[in-house]
Amino acid sequence: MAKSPITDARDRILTGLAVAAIAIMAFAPGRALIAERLHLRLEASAPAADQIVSGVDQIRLEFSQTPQMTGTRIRVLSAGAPLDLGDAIASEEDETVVLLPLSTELRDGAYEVRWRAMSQDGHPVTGDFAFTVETRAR
Ligand SMILES: [Cu+2]
Repeated sequence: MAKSPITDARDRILTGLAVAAIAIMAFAPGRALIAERLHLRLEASAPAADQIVSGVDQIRLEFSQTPQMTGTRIRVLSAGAPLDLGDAIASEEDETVVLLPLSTELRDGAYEVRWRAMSQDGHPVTGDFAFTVETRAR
């Protein structure tokens, strides 16, 4: 029995979709690697991860590229609760650095920094680390 023109066209579309899907899957790992390289990474921070500091007047994050400030934020949590510290700002000296100035001193204790930074390609990257304030630490 001959196929109707409609069935034939549908078969060709389905075959085309299957070929496209295979092609996308074949390229996906390479594309993911390229995207990974386009995204920023945290290069350094102050305080550093797991550091014990005697005092801190700002959180400083240095990235591998200049983050877009829209969509970039730094939060500091104490015992799981975010502190009300305002907005992160771009450093005037180094455009890859984002700062969160602390207007009030952090009391002794354990803190968690949760950051979110917007890569130049528009994809956000997130991370977190902990530090401890110990006034008598040297
Ligand atoms: Cu991306």
